[in-house]
Parts: sequence; structure tokens; C-alpha cells
Amino acid sequence: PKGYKIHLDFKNNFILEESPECNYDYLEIRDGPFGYSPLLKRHCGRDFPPFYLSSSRYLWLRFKTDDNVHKKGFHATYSYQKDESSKFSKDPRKAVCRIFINAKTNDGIISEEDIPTSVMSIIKRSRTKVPIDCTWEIRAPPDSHVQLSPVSIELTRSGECNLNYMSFYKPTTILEAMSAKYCDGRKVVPVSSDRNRIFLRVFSKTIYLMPKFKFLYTVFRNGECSENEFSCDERCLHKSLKCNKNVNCKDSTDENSCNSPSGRFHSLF
Ligand SMILES: [Ca+2]
Ligand SMILES: [Ca+2]
Repeated sequence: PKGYKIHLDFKNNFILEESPECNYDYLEIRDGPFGYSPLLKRHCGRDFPPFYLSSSRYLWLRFKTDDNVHKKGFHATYSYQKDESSKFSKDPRKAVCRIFINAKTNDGIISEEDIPTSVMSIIKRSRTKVPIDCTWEIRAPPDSHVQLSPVSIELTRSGECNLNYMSFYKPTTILEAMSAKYCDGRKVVPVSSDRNRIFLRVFSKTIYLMPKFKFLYTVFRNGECSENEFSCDERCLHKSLKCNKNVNCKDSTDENSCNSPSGRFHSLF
């Protein structure tokens, strides 16, 4: 919950396959909500983990096993601990920025305006110490997919990847799952999820380089279209996306041959 940290406490057993660099089976713990959040530790073998206390309201755990040598596994409990640190903290770990979009509606716009004011105020107060590093997760219903297409994108320092970039991850936020990274906003092309979710990460080194952008997300399905759907780009889109003034199909067929409002007006007479 908001205003709490996570306390993770390992109990009884911790036995995973032993390997020098934990290459085979491991439990990875990161301080934050993402697979690229700061690594606390990767545990394997009999390296019994200590208590962990997150610095924000998120911890990331990833358990990996391969298909040989199985051990007993691990057991842990979690609890919440009130976050007593000051609201005015300049700790960059407090500026964790996760924006979750439950794509129940069939399309929508995401932009830099979605960044919570609580995060922006920490970044502002830090002047240039805390970067903007925000990740949007757009999640469609389980049997659907989601496409993100650029509407307008302005990266302040074009081509300077250490200063600003946008990257896409699917289906999760581990570095190996990054599907594209752009340091020049003009080069961004639409990207579609393989499963039902996709992540957009937006980074700028300081608030003065704040990127401006709009992406349109569109929920779609593969396979045979139902009667509530229409087909374009060999996909099925919900009827409500036809003539809704957002171009959801690559070939724009969803917005072609729509009656303009003035046309409808004239047809009254
Ligand atoms: Ca194994
Ligand atoms: Ca449309």
C-alpha cells in the first residue's frame, strides 16, 4: 500500500541449486517495481537471505530454475512497515515512478502528464540530482494484446542517449526483455505486445530535459473476429474504435469513410 515499505523475511529453508555465479537456479531481489530496479542480491545454493526492507513500496522478486538439479526451494513471508521517512526526502529511491494502465477501454492516450505530482515534486526539489525515470505498464485483458503507437514525441536532446531515451519492454521489465530503445523521438515506430502487456520506460537525466510525448494504445486480438469487432492489419479491434478519431489501424481504415459532424448536420435537411 501507499506510505508503506515491504519487509521480506525468509523462514525455515532456503536451498536452491548451487553454482558459483548463481547461473542456473536463483532468487533475485531488486529494490523497486521493475526487473531493472537496483539489484539487492541474487541468492542460490544455501546462501540464506537476510531480512530485506524496500526503500519504496515495491520489491521485485524473480525466481528462476532450469530443468535439472532441483532442490527444496525457499519460503518467505512479507509484511508492510510504515514509511516514516520525510515526505520531503531527496532520496532518488523515493521517486520511483510506475504508472499502471488497466486497458479496460479499448484505446487511450498516455503522456508525460500521467507522471504523479508526488514524484514530480521530489524531482523538482532535487533540482538536477534525481532523473525522471518513469515506466508505464499497459495491461490488456488476458487473451488480448496491446499496441503502442507514437502520436507526437519530443526528446529534448535528440540522439544523446545518456541524457534522454524511451524504451519498450515485453512481457516483463528485465533488461533481456527490452525490445527497442530510442534516443531520437522521430525514429519511434509502433510496437505490439506478444502477451497482454507492454512497458514503456521514459528517462531524462534532469527535469529540464523533460520529454513531451503522446502514445496511443490500442487493444487488439488475434484470430477470428467476433461480432463486436472489426478487422484491420490482420487483427481484431473492438467496434468502438471505428470512427473514434484515433487512428488505431496502421492503414487508417478505421477512420476512413466516417461521416464528418458537418456531414451529419447537413443530412438533417
Ligand atoms: Ca536447476
Ligand atoms: Ca479509431
